[in-house]
Amino acid sequence: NEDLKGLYSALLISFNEDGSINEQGIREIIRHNIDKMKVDGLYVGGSTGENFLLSTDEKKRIFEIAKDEAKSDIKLIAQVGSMNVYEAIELAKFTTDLGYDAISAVTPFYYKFSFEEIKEYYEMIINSVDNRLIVYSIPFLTGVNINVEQFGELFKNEKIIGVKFTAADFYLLERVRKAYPEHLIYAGFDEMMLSASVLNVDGAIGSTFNLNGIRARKIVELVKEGKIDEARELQHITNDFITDVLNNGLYSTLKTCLELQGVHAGYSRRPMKSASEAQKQRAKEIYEKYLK
Ligand code: NAY
Repeated sequence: NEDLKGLYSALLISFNEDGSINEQGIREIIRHNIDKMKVDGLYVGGSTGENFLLSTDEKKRIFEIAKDEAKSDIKLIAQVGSMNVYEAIELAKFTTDLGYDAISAVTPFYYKFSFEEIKEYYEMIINSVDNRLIVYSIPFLTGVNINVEQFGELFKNEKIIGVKFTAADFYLLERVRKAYPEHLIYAGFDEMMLSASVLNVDGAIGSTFNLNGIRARKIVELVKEGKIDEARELQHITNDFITDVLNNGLYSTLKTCLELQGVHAGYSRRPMKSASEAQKQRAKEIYEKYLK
């Protein structure tokens, strides 16, 4: 699974004002990630893609557009997870047929599922396709925590090859790294990439790489070279940027910064708010301060 290592942008999705998908805008965001941010891959259909606000047909269309634009130039991971496991299976089949390099699925949320139920959910999805699956663990949004032994239970299925670890629990991250050296771990919080890199994760998947991808890669490289002081300096700058972005509205600010570079990143999907005039003005300042 070495081929899947690296830096992935969690793909932002461009919407029109009425909430419909803006295909041209999505293509431009993908091109920007490939040509300018030089990412190794894209994570399509994640939180950053406002995926949980979309219909099955819209999700499929986005998966098609991403594959059509990116071809086989970079790696593509499809986040297919859903509260509706039958939708997840349908999307797993759909994206596998399209040629996605791997699928990923968020832990089922809202209801308090037992681990046994969560495990069955993953088995149902991955056993329906000839592909590889990356568990998407994001406890702060789902309320679902998976412990070291439970990761081991999931990894018993050899098609479940890793985890996207979007949590600040570095004790758990270290335990998982030690216990499963052959499995892929992706860091999911861009603001903690330095610490995750020190723990030798295999890659990172992030929303801010849509804009800060070059700097983010540099942090990973510096850690590999043992230049921790330099890496820390870059993480400081990165986190000044991320803090300002988070304070101004995450996805809408990233989209406005893309617009300032001529990439039609468009609106967000309701109930997600798009940037107000004041937020756009602030985004412009952020863009000029950190990205120009
Ligand atoms: C996703 O599915 O898009 C991700 O989880 C990517 C990881 C991002 N998490 C969320 C919830 O957006 O890049 C992070 C995050 O935006 C960033 O670290 C700022 O907090």
